[in-house]
Amino acid sequence: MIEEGHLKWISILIAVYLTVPLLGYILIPYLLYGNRSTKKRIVLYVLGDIGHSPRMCYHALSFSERGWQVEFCGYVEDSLPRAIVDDPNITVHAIPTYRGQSGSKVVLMFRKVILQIFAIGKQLWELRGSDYLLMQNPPTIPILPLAVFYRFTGCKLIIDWHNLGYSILQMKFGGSFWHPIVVVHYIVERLFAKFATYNLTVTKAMKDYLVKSFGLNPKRIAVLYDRPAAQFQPLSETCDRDSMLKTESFIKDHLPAEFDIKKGDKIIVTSTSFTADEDIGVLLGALKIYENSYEKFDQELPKIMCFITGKGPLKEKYVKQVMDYKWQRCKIEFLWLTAEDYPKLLRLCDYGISLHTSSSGLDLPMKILDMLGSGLPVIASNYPVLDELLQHNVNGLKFIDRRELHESLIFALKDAEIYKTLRKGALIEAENRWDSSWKSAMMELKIIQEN
Ligand SMILES: *[C@@H]1O[C@H](CO)[C@@H](O)[C@H](O)[C@H]1NC(C)=O
Ligand SMILES: *[C@H]1O[C@H](CO)[C@@H](O)[C@H](O)[C@H]1NC(C)=O
Repeated sequence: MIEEGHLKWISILIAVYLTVPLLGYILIPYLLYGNRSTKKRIVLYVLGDIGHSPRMCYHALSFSERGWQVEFCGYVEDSLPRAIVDDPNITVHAIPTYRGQSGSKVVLMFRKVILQIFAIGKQLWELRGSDYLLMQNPPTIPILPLAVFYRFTGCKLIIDWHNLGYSILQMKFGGSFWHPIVVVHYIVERLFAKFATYNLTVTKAMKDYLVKSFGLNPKRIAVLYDRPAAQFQPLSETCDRDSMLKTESFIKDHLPAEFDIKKGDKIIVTSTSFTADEDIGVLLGALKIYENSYEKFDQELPKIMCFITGKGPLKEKYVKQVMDYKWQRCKIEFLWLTAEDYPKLLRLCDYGISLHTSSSGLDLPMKILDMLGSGLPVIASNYPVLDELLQHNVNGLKFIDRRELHESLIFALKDAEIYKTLRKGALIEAENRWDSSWKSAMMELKIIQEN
């Protein structure tokens, strides 16, 4: 006989008995792990266009190759690189974009940040249970604070320092540190950076800066230099460059009549996003002086074919400048190439030109790497940290203004011996690839083990 009272207890027990597995196998895993699999999982976050974040793409591919499950979050504006789309271990999560409406700059910025917080919060919730979150900084706000709070789920945070967010903003606001937005940004960056588990920096100079100014622990910071990606390769010795120039569709129609590399004519290239920190005007100015030198002093100067690739806000202005001038010895073409054609163009050129100047003075331009990776010596606008990558008279030349760029061009284009020396330096640098430096930085931080 079961009494009334007992029956109640028995049903409670049965109910508890049934709920335990429900809790243990469904609810708790749901809350803690979401839909993760048994593989190691890393979330990559970039508040920028994934297609224009090569370094983050290399991270994604490197983790994937080691069998990690990679969740790649960012904006998808331009097309994604094929390698990322085709990789079964990488899932891309697009952050929705918001088109700005009318309103003051600060209000728009504020709105954007609020909307980003919701979008990122939702994504992070869906990806809960990840082992690592690797974020690119900058942009810092709002992703850095969110990423720090995300550590409560047991996820380790790696910050990859490409630059300092506040110094970029400072430049945007006319150089003043005391603009309220710059100050807020500085405080957020400095405060939350301390909560990262590990840090990566793009240069030694940046590491030193973080240690000194942000008080970070040097043992948990590894320098991971950007490296040219695998698609940037020097032209092999056996290739016939001359005939390639005449057949490759993306280049053959641009070369001027009677342009002949066998007679010493040269092709130079620069890529740019036409922003304020890259003054294409310096290059155009130098080429104008070159025209002048040709006319007045030296009829033997080689013809120059100059490609300027990329697009951006100031492009129209420079296109007009080029059209308004009567060029005799130089031809300048603006191109927008696919991710496949750009490396092919690079390896057919003689020299790369870099006009990049750094807002923090602590980062190195990716385009120099891609040029060196393609075996091109680089003529670069100088700033202190550039020494970590480019050495004057070894794998490139440096200049500070249009006159010096003009002199470098004459020096580099006329003298075959100089080219030989610099080319050798560039080829040595080209050997040094992303995979090996990635591996050693990740092992230094003990994120991956040797295998
Ligand atoms: C994806 O991960 C598996 C291991 O889970 C690995 O064997 C494979 O090489 C990875 N794929 C790519 C394209 O790296
Ligand atoms: C990044 O690493 C530091 C190392 O201590 C760690 O405390 C901080 O906590 C993260 N920040 C850095 C870079 O040091």
